[in-house]
Amino acid sequence: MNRLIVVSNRLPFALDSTGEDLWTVTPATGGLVSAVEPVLRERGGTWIGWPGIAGEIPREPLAKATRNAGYKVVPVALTESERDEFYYGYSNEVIWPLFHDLQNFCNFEPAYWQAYKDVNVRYAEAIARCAQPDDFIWVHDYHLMYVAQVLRKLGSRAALSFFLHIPFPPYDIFSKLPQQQQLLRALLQFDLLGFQTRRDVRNFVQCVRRVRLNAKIAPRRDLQMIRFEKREIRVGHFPIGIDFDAFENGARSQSVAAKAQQLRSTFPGCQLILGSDRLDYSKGIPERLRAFRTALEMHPELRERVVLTQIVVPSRVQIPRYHEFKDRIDRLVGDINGHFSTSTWLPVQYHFRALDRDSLLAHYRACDIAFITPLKDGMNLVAKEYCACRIEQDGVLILSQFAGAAEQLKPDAMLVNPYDVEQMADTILAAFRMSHAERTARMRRMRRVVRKEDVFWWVDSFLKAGARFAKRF
Ligand code: GDG
Repeated sequence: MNRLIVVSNRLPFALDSTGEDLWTVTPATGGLVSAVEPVLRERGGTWIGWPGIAGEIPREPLAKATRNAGYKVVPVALTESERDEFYYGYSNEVIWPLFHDLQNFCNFEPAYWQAYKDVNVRYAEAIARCAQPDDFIWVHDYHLMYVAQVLRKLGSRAALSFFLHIPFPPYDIFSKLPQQQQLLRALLQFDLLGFQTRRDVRNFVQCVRRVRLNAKIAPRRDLQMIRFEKREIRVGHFPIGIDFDAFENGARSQSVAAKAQQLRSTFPGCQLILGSDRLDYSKGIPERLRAFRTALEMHPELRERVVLTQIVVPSRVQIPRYHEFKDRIDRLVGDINGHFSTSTWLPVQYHFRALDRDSLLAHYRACDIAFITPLKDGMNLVAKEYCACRIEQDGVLILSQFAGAAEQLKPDAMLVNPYDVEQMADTILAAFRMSHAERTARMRRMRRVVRKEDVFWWVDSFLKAGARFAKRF
């Protein structure tokens, strides 16, 4: 197997300053890292990315903290203004909301585009410095869609692959993007483009068709082929998975079992419902809280019989919109608890912080129902992690029909429209009432899918698809 070079905006390690010449290095959280880290740890290679601080990167602390990572870590530095315009700006105020169909949240500030291109040049140069001819170069996610364009300009003929972790929007939404032509052209400089779901592939191909790039599309059963500027680009869907065994074994451990038991005994006679998300408006947290409130209003049998545990992991808190969004969640939680709580029952348990791994797994194990309702999501790993940790083979998954995971889990998850608060409220009741036999039958089937199509299966199928074209070089 060729050497693997993973390139993503963030490294799996976050560097932080705690005073003059004092640094901490902590593992970064988030879906991309959860999925890709175990793979590099297992097979080795190189990870190129930004450690999360603006300005010069102190080499020593990062090198020391990553010495035993199992792979080489190559940091890319960003200045403060690059962080603001490339990361907070183009990536998170333009592409992120637009690709989640939330165009009203976009800030199409023209200056952001130049910063996006400039920083993509920085990453491309880092790749060019590290890569050898036979390496498998795998670029990840929406921050780095312009990298292949730069590498081709630098004369690279290397095989370049790209995976998009977030959804790709339909043409009607994509066409709002001022740089639609440039971005699609840049993406078509890769040799392999991977998306999470069939829906994303369909949307991408539709955009290539409608934006009129003079590209020819040859539909195929597995990988679609696009001819563009005398090159052939393969496009396919590769639903990302999780390290199933690691979650299952973790959930079985004594420390997790004890924590789960403790959680359960804190709420006797109640079914526990779990929500767990990064702080992000795409995750549908306010809609979920409103649905929970509606469920308590419409279905009194749920009162004092259910508890919603909502974990919100702080993320992008420097962006004002995220700040306002947190205030909104705080108010909704306060409102529900103020309205319904009794002397012995608090309906919403709310944690605004990242939990350590054991506590997260204990929540997966202890909660009877997972309530995962993003407005749109590339995949949503929390849904899969929940299934992997249900070692007693029970538990109900209520899942947004707009999460990528719904494509794989739809026969057995209870699918909901996250914009339909009343339907979600009714679904909470149906989940609450679901018999043990039905819960078990559904969870068994979901666990089978999540186990079979795990993160190593995902990487293998992507690398296999890549190997087919890499041979030509
Ligand atoms: C992007 C796409 C796609 C959550 N709470 C805690 C914690 N987490 C971990 C979970 C999970 C990860 O964060 C979140 O992953 P998601 O997939 O749900 O969401 P994004 O971060 O938005 O990821 C997404 C993913 O990329 C992969 O392609 O599925 O659609 O948006 O792994 O376990 N981790 C810790 N404490 C917590 O409290 N330690």
